[in-house]
Amino acid sequence: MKVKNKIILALDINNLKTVNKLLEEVSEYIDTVKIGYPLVLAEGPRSISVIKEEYGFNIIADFKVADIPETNQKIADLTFSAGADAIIVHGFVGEDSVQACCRSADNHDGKIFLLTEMSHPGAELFMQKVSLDIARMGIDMGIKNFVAPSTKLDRLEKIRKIVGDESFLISPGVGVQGGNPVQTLKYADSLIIGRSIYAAENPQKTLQSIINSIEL
Ligand code: BMQ
Repeated sequence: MKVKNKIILALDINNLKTVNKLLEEVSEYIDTVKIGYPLVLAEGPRSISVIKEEYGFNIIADFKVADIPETNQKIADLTFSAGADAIIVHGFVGEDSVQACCRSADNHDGKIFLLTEMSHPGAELFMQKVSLDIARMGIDMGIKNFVAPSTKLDRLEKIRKIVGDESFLISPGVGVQGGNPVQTLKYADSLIIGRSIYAAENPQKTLQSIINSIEL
């Protein structure tokens, strides 16, 4: 899975018709989408393969997997079998649970993204206390892909320092949650953006203007 573009579109939309209408407008500007619970619970896991076949995108399944190893492995196996190229996994559950997803990824030629710290204010209460350790654990495990928040640049910088320049770091929270695309790309390789694009009056123009702003 190679993400060429610096923008990963989050498809938190609960019907495929609306998703298709959006993708017809913006597909030429992106090569990777993130699909999570809203679309899969509304339209089923087949939405992953439907979108993949129609547009040829890389699909990151955002299931924030956080269970015991045996259940994690089943969730990851089903996610890769549904056509996802990568799955987002919570790190706070510990090495054995994350390892189960890594095994599944290896078996399916897929990837995992390790979620270190989240972008919403509530993450400061518990997650922030362990996120740097989660990043270190990921590196010790040989994980190469990470998720860290654009809304807290100091945290994003710290996490980048731990995971190093060799890792691929994607960052949500740009736009509606307050993160700035240009600042975020000082530390992250790609931005995850949802509502600023899909809820815009003109998603294509909005996406173009974000691309222009980061290419300046
Ligand atoms: P939006 O740009 O705020 O509309 O969407 C951000 C997307 O990233 C949503 O799909 C969130 O579920 C997801 N996300 C996040 O916002 N913060 C995180 O820390 C992790 C995450 O996955």
